[in-house]
Amino acid sequence: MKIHDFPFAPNPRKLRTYLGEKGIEIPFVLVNLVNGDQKKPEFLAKNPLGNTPVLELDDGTCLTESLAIIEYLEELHPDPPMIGETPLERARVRRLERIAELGVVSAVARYVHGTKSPLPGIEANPAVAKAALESLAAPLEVLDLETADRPFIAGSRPTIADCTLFAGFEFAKFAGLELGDVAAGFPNLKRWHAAFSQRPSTRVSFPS
Ligand SMILES: N[C@@H](CCC(=O)N[C@@H](CS)C(=O)NCC(=O)O)C(=O)O
Repeated sequence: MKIHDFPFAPNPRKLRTYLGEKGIEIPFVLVNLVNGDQKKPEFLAKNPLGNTPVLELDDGTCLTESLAIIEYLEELHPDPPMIGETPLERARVRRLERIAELGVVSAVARYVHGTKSPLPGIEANPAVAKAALESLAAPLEVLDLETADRPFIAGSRPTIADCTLFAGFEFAKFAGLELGDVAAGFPNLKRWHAAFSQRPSTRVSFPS
């Protein structure tokens, strides 16, 4: 297996954090998004949508969509469980992960690209950035309240909800945005982010 990715982009970052928490080692192949590698024919043959990450299996099969890749790896490596152990736990983890992805990471991406996109060919759009910033308060408030009495987003141990939200917090920094300081501030998420940032799973380095 190998993973084609760009380690500082949020969906690859989410997957890398997940791999780190699980202790799964898979080699990485750099797709330099800033240079436009994702639009080259050899990469489009692996993912016609031209985005990362892509998990390439040993027989050449390519899996795309970060959450689908994570769910596949979770089935191959169930321990430690990162999507809960019972149907109710799994529903709770998935609920929080979806709020993190659809409410936070998507809005952060619109904010970053609307402010000053690191990718070529995307024009800044202040109106999009402003709307994205305003939309962040509600999901962050839900996650902040959920995290008031626990060390991780979904409970007493890390789950995919932490991996996704962490990727959003880190990507926001590209545009100088600290998510814990949005709106009136989110003290529980600030505490969570400071603690989660210390975990070895969150360290990234460029692949060679
Ligand atoms: N829903 C996809 C989104 C993948 C995606 O948009 N990846 C971004 C990096 S976070 C990318 O590679 N963008 C390159 C481009 O759109 O040109 C997933 O979860 O994997």
